[in-house]
Amino acid sequence: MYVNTHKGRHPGSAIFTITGDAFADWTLNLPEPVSPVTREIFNLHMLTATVALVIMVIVTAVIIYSLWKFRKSAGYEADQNFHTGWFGKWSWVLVPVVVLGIDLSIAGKATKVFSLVEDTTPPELTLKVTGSQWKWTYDYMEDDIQIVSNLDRDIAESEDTYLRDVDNKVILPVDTRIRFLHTATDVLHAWWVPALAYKKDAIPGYINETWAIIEKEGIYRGQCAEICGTGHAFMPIVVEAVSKEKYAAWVDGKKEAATAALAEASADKTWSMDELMARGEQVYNTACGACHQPTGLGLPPAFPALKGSAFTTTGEISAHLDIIINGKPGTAMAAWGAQLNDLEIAAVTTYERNAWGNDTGDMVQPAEVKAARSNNK
Ligand code: HEC
Ligand SMILES: [Cu+2]
Repeated sequence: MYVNTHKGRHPGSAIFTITGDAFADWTLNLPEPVSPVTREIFNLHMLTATVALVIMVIVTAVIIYSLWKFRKSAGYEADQNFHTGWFGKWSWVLVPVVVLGIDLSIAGKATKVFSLVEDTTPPELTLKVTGSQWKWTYDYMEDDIQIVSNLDRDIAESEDTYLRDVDNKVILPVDTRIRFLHTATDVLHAWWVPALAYKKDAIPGYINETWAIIEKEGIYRGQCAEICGTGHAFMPIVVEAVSKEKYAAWVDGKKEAATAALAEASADKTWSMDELMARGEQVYNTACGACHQPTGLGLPPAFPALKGSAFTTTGEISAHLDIIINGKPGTAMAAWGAQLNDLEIAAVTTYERNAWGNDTGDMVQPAEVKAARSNNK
């Protein structure tokens, strides 16, 4: 009975023949659920929609029939004594009883779904999802892996995934009980992937949890579902569900890469200007560009320009390092000390002092960042 028109096109509507391509991915219904809870929610939605549809058809039919059949021109007069007959007396009781009965049977189903939502069976994998203005940070708690996921700004407006793609996807295994822990660093966000999991707010200082068992490999997309500022529309979510074997291989690869990056960053190596600028640009575009903009012009007055700023041109390197490592409390400028390694901070500082015509010629080496960190303690 459930007609899932997912991926389907609505026939017979002029709009869709005109702009068919734009609507190729347009769905009439919720996305196809691939996890136990979302499937139950989908079924509940279909149940209520079906009940509502049946009631609407019956009521509309009775109204139209009555209007036609008992019209004045056919000789009918308004019934002044309706309330005195048996139906006039009892319908006021019967109709609410029928409606309440339908409501209660839906509520019974809904209660079961609610208890499934709060099911706290121990998971096999825990993913901490942290919302920040305007990106998602994913911590794989068991494997000590962290991924930072930003909007992919290179997707053209004409493409389907415009504003819906990220630089780093969340990789998750299928057929595994996954617990998502939700929190935020600044304001409310909500990590919402309709096919996988229902949404709960990500609240700074609190941890909420949801769970899923992804039953099908594939790409699942979502959005931040709690308005969180000017970048709210620019923090999409992309989950790639893979087989357990592929997932294990991915985890191993990530761990090796992390060890290598750490070794590289802490090596007592002196980096050249070109190397620092290339690295710095990468770090800047993923970590800083959302606010200070790839052009370095910022979005004043909220986010200051770094092009020509006193900080990045004539300012002391120590002050520049300090604001990057420790942030500026009370503003959106976060402390990057824990998120970026010495090499990354050295590179991004060098980049900011030389990009966009800042041209100070200053170079910052990882060793200086290390020293700056220990001065802070
Ligand atoms: C969420 C937005 C945001 C992000 C992301 C961000 N910043 Fe900032 N940044 C700010 C704000 C806001 C200020 C101004 C703070 C204040 O009021 O002094 C600032 C100030 C600065 C300043 C001082 C500039 C000046 O002239 O006052 C520097 C340098 C800086 N940020 C570097 C960085 C670097 C490097 C990164 C990336 C690692 C980064 N920022 C990421 C919001 C951000
Ligand atoms: Cu958000």
